[in-house]
Amino acid sequence: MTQDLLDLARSVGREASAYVARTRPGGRVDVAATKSSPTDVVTAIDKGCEELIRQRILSVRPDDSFLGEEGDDIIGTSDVQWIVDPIDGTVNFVYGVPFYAVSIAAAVDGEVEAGFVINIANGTEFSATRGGGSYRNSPGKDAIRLEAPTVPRLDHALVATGYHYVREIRTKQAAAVARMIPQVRDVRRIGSAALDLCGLAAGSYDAYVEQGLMPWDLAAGGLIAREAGIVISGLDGSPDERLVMAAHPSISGEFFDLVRACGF
Ligand code: LIP
Repeated sequence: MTQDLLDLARSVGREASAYVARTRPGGRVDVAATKSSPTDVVTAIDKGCEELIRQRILSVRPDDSFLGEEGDDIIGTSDVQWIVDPIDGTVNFVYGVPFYAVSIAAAVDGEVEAGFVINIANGTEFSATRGGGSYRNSPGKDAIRLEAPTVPRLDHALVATGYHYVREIRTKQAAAVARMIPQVRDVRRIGSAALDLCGLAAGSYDAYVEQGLMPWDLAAGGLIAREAGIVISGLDGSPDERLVMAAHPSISGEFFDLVRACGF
């Protein structure tokens, strides 16, 4: 069943990615509305992409639940819930920064069992099943199994992070990052949590910290990172909107202490 869920996520994710790539105009994308703040934008393409994903998945599995960033939640009767971000990295999408992704996860009885993330800008895919490992598929290359590399020293760690759309929260987060940056190699702010977590799995970063993630930002990328050997935690041990912190086990204890010490 888990493989069937991943196969469906991959098939629909690829179609959704092709829809977004085909529909995106040149230059900047028009903003249809804003949400939590004037800079938390949504486009008509976000909405169209989520509707496509919802229709395709529920046409195959009509009894499942569906939780999407842009639309009305659907409470089904099966034990499967689909957790979907149609375009994670929306601001990047609007501006044309090539880091924005379709993120689709399937949870069974509340546990994420399958996850699929595709970078719409370059077609690179990441996928995982719980207990089945994580994989990256780059266009024209063979799939490779992902195993996050060990990190020799915390002060040599490359840390990915992100900031909240609400200015006051973002200001506090920036202050915490300013306290962290002298104690690590450097920081990267790519603008897509799903791709940040996939990057952690692929060894593009050594650690990750962010506050304000929603379930659809975290579900698929979190499974992909975990299945590559990454430890993910939060304020009380489990990642949620309050805090997500993740790192390779070789530095996770030190890094989590640093996150707390820097005031996240
Ligand atoms: C984005 C996240 C990113 C975060 C942004 C935003 P969206 O999700 O993926 O990590 O820093 O503020 O929340 O809004 O593009 O789906």
